[in-house]
Amino acid sequence: MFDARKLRDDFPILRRQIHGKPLVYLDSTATSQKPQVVIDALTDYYSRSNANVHRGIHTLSEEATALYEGARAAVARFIGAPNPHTIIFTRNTTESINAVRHAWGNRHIKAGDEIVLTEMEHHSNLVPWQMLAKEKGAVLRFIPVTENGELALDELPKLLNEKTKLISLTHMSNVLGTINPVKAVIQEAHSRGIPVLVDGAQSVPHLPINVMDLNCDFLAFSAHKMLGPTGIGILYAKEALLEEMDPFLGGGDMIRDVWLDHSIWNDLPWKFEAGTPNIADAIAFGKAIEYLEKLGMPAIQQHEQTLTRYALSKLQAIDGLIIHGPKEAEKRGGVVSFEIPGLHPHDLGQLLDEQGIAIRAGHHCCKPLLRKMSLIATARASFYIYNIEEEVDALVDALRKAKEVFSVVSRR
Ligand code: C6P
Repeated sequence: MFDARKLRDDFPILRRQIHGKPLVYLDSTATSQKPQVVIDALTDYYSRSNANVHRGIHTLSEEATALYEGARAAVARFIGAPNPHTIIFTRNTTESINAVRHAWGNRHIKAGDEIVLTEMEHHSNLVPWQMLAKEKGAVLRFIPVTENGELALDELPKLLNEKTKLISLTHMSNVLGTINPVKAVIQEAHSRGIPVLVDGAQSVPHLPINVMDLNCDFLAFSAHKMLGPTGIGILYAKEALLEEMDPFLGGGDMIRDVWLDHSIWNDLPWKFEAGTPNIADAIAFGKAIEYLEKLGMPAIQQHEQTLTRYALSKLQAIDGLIIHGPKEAEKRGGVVSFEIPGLHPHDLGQLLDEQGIAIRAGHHCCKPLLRKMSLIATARASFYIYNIEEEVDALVDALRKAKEVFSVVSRR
């Protein structure tokens, strides 16, 4: 049974006080907190099994290899990947997308080709494609975002033509919370033979995802947003794509054989994992996945939707407060961006911090989207498995207080 109140005990950081107040952590979209099992997995690994992987025949190396590859199998199971060797360990979502840019993009993108993105992309799913387009003389096109913070999908067919070589889009906006209909986009793209990369940084931690059902060609996400450690990310890709792609980093472990003048690549997935990998964090990520699996992703989604609905209704009741993104809770994940006109989001963030409440204030690495919305920054509260209604109440009280403080200051 999913019980947010009970599982909070598994997260030692939630016992912290900030400025003498209990921590209210509403910034899981930036990075999630970690349960004790994940923290323990790191110390256990370094205390008991630390050795390099795929190299030694001694017991510790074999143990480390089994744990590392076990984590890969857990990731594959979690996203319904057909085979663990379609899972590549990277550093984060950003590196996964950059890997596709280099390893796939170098071979497939030529002058005049087109890549379709959306206006709501995180810089991680925009800048790499800008770099590739500049290098190759390719063109970027964008699915527009509507007033309601959704993708204008009726524009998609008009953006696609025989020059379109890739669509790359976020599954969930880290600013607006919008859950995009990626399955419909993938179907439309595939009917024209166009592969699709899904940026799952915000969806894989929060929604049940099955790559076979979604039928995406690439999926990128980060462990640190789903209870795992920083420094470990995932690139999933269809096997045929991975097989034909060249490695983007050369070095140890990614080769089968080496001569002075050439090399032969290793099998999947190691062909894409040059050098000593991030063994400890991958293993701890495996524990995070087991933790999420025990709770069940449908229950997690349900909890976050209930909390988001509650937050939207409470925030809407604050005089003057503007909420960005879809009006309908069912179109959103647990991310709520808002502003109080006249009160800069950074000031708001600081005033909330004084109350022990952690939110994010800024452009959220989505400058083009904010520019389109005529904003420089927003305040953003985001929810995860351990957040409860009382924390939304604390946010709402603190926002009312911040409004009061600000009106006092501005009257002086
Ligand atoms: N968004 C946020 O506070 P990395 O940093 O590589 O783990 O994830 C990048 C990334 C890519 N796509 C989306 C949709 C994201 O939300 C993020 C990370 C964080 O919104 C940090 S800027």
